[in-house]
Amino acid sequence: MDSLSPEVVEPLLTGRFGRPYVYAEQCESTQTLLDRSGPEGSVAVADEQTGGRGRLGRAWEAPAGTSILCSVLLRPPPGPDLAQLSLVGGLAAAETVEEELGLWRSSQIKWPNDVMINRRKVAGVLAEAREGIVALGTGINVNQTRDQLPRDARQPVASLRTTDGREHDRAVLLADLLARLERFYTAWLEGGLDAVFGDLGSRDFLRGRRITVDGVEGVAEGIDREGRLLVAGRAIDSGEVGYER
Ligand code: BT5
Repeated sequence: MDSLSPEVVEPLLTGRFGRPYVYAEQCESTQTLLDRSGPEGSVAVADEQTGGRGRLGRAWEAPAGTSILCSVLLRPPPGPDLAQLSLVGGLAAAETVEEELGLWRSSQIKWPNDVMINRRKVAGVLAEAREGIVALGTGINVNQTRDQLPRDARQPVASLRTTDGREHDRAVLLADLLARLERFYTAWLEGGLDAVFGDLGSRDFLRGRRITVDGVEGVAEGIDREGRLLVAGRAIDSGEVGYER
């Protein structure tokens, strides 16, 4: 198994995200392992979570040593809707995944927090805010075999390995993810969602699909400049999307 220990990952870091770097072989969730009193860019990483979290009380499942499971501490200024940060995190994960696969522009963002490749979910992002401090969690399926991916998923899932048949170095991927997240987050801080809007629009998985969300049914029209999903003349802040495959 490749290692995500500090001795391996820290030399690969290129920016301020990832410092300090806290690693645990096993924890309940990196979202709670993260020290909320740390500086912006602090990171918690684990090889295994016993209570990995998705949104709305759901679980994130990954066998030990197969995935990237990380949480980053962000201290954004008050104001903008923090839900936008899950889109910012999604962009960083999307770029990381497709760069590694060598398939530029192949990954998409399924609003509000999924990263898709070949119509399969390969990563998920969870932004949890308390008192203005955000724990931005990212789970990327890296080296799971098909048998190791969750079966009860509500949509098809993939790992990098099931996509290209190769095993991938998680430490390199993690350092890349943190560098990209820092870049997207800084752009967002300076220019809001507008600053990353082009990237988002070109990766919008739902646009043009018939969906249901929040009791509304219709064809998704895209993501607006506040990060809301536009459907049937309404702008949806958050919710669970059902879509036609
Ligand atoms: C997410 O939630 O997609 C956000 C997942 C965030 C996970 C990271 S891991 C590091 C950090 N620490 C944590 O405790 N969490 C974050 P959601 O959209 O609610 O998706 C959850 C649903 O995806 C589950 O109900 C399953 O159906 C499915 N699922 C579970 N594990 C999966 C996996 N490894 N790959 C793809 N889908 C999965």
